[in-house]
Amino acid sequence: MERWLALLAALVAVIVGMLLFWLGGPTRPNMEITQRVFVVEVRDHYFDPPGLSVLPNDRVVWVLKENAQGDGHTVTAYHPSQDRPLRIPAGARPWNSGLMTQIGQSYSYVFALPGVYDYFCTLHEQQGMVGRIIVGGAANPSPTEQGLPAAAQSSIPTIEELSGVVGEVFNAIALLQGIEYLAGQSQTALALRQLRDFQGVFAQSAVAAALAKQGVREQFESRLSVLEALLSRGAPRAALEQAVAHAKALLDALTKL
Ligand SMILES: [Cu+2]
Repeated sequence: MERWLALLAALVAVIVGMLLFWLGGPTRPNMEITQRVFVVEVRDHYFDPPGLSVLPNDRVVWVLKENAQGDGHTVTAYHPSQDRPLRIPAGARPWNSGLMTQIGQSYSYVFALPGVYDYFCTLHEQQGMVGRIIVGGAANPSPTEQGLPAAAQSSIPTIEELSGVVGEVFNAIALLQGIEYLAGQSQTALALRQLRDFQGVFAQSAVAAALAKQGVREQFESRLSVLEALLSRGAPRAALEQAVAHAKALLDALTKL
C-alpha cells in the first residue's frame, strides 16, 4: 500500500510540474536583450574613450564635455559622403553629428552591422581627434592606421588593443558614463539595469583582473555599490556624477599604465 501511495505521489508531482511548466511558459517575462548605452565624451581635442568594442544593437552616445575655444567638435564617420575614404563597413549608414557647440549636447548612433568603424572630428582630425568602434568582434581583414593623418595614426586604438583588456577598460568607462547619461535623462531604471548587468559580469572580466593586479578591485566594487545605492534612492545628479567619477578614476589609471 505504501508503494502505491509513493507512486501516486510521484505521478501527481510530475503532472503538477508539467502543468506549472506549461502555465509558466507564456507568462514568463520576455528575456529581451537590453540595449546597452555607451557614452563617449567629446573633449578638447580627443574622444574619451577613443575606442570601444560593442555588439550589434548597442547604442553609442557622444556627449560634448569641453569646448574651450568655442569652435566646437563633430563626430563624423569616415565615408566618401564626408570627403574621406571609407573606413566603416560597406553598406553601413554613415553619420555626422554636425557642429556640436553646447556643453551637454549629444549625438547618438545605433550600430547595426558588424565591422570596424573609424570616425573623426572634422575640425581637429589633423590633431589626432579620431575614434574607432569595433562591432561584433574583430574584423577580417583588419583595417590599419594607414591613410589617417599622422597624429591620428598614433591616437587611434589598434584592433588588438580594442580586442583585449584595453578595450574592456574603455568599454567599462563608456558604460559608466552611459549610466550617468541615462540617469541624467531620468531613465533611472535603465541606468540601474545597466549597472547591475555590468556588476553581474564584472567578476569574471579582464577589468576585474587588471584592477586586482593594482590592488584596487575591492575599492572599485565598493564604488559601484555606492553608485547603485545612490541610483536606487534617486539621489541628485551631482552625487551620481561624483560616484561615477570616483569609479572611473580607477579605470582611467589602468589606461595610463
Ligand atoms: Cu574637434
